[in-house]
Formats: sequence, C-alpha cells, structure tokens
Amino acid sequence: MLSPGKPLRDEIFAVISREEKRQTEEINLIASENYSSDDVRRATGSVLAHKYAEGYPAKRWYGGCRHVDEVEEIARDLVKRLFGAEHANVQPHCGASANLIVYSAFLKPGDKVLSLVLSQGGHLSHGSPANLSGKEYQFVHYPLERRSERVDYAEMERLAAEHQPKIVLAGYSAYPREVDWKRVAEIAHANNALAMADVAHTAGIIAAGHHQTPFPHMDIVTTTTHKSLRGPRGAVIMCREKFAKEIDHCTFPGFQGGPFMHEIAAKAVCFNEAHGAEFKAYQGRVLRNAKTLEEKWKGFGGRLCSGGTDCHFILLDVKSTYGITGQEGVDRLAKQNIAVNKNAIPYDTESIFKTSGLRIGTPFMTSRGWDETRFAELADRMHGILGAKG
Ligand code: DSN
Repeated sequence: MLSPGKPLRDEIFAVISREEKRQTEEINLIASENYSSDDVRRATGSVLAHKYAEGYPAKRWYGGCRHVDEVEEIARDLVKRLFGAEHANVQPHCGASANLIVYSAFLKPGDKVLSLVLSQGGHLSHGSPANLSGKEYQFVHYPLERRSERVDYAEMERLAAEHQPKIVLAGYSAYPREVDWKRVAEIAHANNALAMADVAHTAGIIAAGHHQTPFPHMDIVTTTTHKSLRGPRGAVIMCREKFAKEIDHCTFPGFQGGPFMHEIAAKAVCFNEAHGAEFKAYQGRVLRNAKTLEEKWKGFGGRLCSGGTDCHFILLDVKSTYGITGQEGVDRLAKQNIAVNKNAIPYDTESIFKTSGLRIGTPFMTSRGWDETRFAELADRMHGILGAKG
C-alpha cells in the first residue's frame, strides 16, 4: 500500500479508470445495475454535495438552502408525475433504508408484515432474519405457487386473513413477472392492512408505462433510483397524501440526518430523462432483449423459473438445465468476462451460497446499445460456456 500523498491519490483515480474500463469492456448482466447518463453523474459530482439541508423545502434548519430547495421541489414533482403519486419523499439514501422508514412509520416492534421470502425472490429488507426488518418486526411469508412459480395470491389472501398483518408487501428482486397490484391492494385493504409496493427492480419499466404503476391501488411505494430507472444511487418513497406526514417525519428526523442534495439533484435529472420518449423506447428494448433471452433458452430446452419473463431479466435454473450450481455458472462466465449473479430459485435445494440459479438481466447492456441480435448471440455463447463438460 502506498503512503498517503500524491502517488496514492493518483492510484485512487487509476482504480476508478480501471473500473470505468471494466464497465465498458465486460459484459454486465447484473439485473440491478445500470449505466447512468453523463448528466446524472455530473449532478452526483456537483457542489450540492457540500450543502447541509436538514428538513424539507422552505422548512430547513440551516440557511443558504434556496437553491437546494428548488432542486428538491423539482425532483418531487417529476417523480410524482412519473408514478401517479400524491406525495413523494426523495431523501432516502437507499432502498433498504426506504423500506425501514416505511416500517418505522406504521409499525411497532413485533407487528406483523406479510411478504415474499428472500429465497423466492423477495429482498433482505422484506424480513430476512439477518436484516433489521426481520429482527424488529414479525414477517410472515406468502409463497410462490410451486408448479407455476408465480405469486400465490390465494395463499396471500388466506395468510392475510389468518395473521392480520399491518402491511402487505409486494414487489420483488428476483421475480420475473408483473405484479397484480389491484389484487394485492384488495387483499391488504380487506384485512385493514396497508398495501406497500417495493418496485426497485421494475421502476424504470413502470415509469416508461410498460408495466402498470402501483397507484392508485397501493398506499405506499418505495423504489431505488439506480436500477432500471438508470439514475444515481438512492431511493424514493411515494404515498397517498394522507400518509405524507408520517413518511416525511420518519425519514427526517426519524431515520436520516442531512439529505444528500447532490443525489437529489441527480434523481431530478434521472426523473426528467424518464419523462422522455427515448427513455420509453429504451425500456421497450430492455424488455425485448429479455424476451430474446427467454426465447433462446427455451430453444435450448433450458428451464426458466416461472416459465419466462415479463420484465428485465430471466431466472435460469442452471442446476436442472446444465447440472451445475449458480456459483459454478458465475465462475465459468466470469472467466469469459461476463458478469452475472447467482440466485436462489423457488424451492431451491442448494444453499444460498451456491444456489441453483442465475439471474440474467438486460438493463446495463441495453444502455450500452445492445439489441436483440447481440443478446441472441450472447445467449448462444453463454449456453456453450455453461453446458461445457467439466
Ligand atoms: N442488490 C439488489 C439486487 O441485486 O437485486 C437488491 O438490493
């Protein structure tokens, strides 16, 4: 390790350059990653990072907030219009925090939440025992239906009636199908529960109008901004107006201190881009490219969880398709400069550290200009790598 000083400073920037090169040369199929615009990154690296602004526009604790007030107002307004929300809080630093903020706003320790378990496509912050959500609150999990590997809404309904949760949570990290928001909201409301959506993965597809927005059915919607939405690292909470006060109060001062105004400016840039025709076309390409992967692996006789995809990735059962674990799949592809993540499949018999699946996503490479032909060629190549003997 170099001593602190100029050589080390140069090394830090050299590392960043190497990562930039990796991101432009390696094939990235990680479904939760994307390549943001120069404008998003310009806002992220702006002087707004220097500003403390605890509070909300026109109600700040510190002076000098007139410009950051403007940018937060713009971000809130743009994201509300994208999703059809009555209220938005653009301050949450990340998706896991956004979810914990919502829980803290409406639950007491020990209260029940109904969600999908992480190993079937949920998220750590949806009640994993390893996460604060699972330690602080009592999560009950509805299953995926075993044969179709789709959300079992009838079982969700039965469990909601039996457990009387305070929140019914839908929206997932590794579930390749569109969610029936109306059905989830009806189940929640019939049991006096709040209907909460976590659309971190599909936010861009929803913003472009290719999937239904959870509003007006769902009460509260969280999302990150850096996945399919192609913005900066960060998150947003949207809700009905009647929940705005609790959400804002639990975000600040309840959970966070000073908002990251540079990230909020970058969120505003991202939301503005998401209102444009090019973004809608981009999301259409993301979906078509994922369909191409589905069709190719169906042609190879491969097994796709839930039988295919409605979104930006496929979940490939590599155990039954190739007789290898997800970890082996990741390792084989990494040697060929293809980055992908192992993923549990529904009712997986492998450990979470090995898994039987690969989640193969299209947003990043679509941002880099890849079309259906490139994805079809890639699928042929990956099939050869994953199916190779030994
Ligand atoms: N790490 C994200 C994903 O890959 O889905 C979720 O936070």
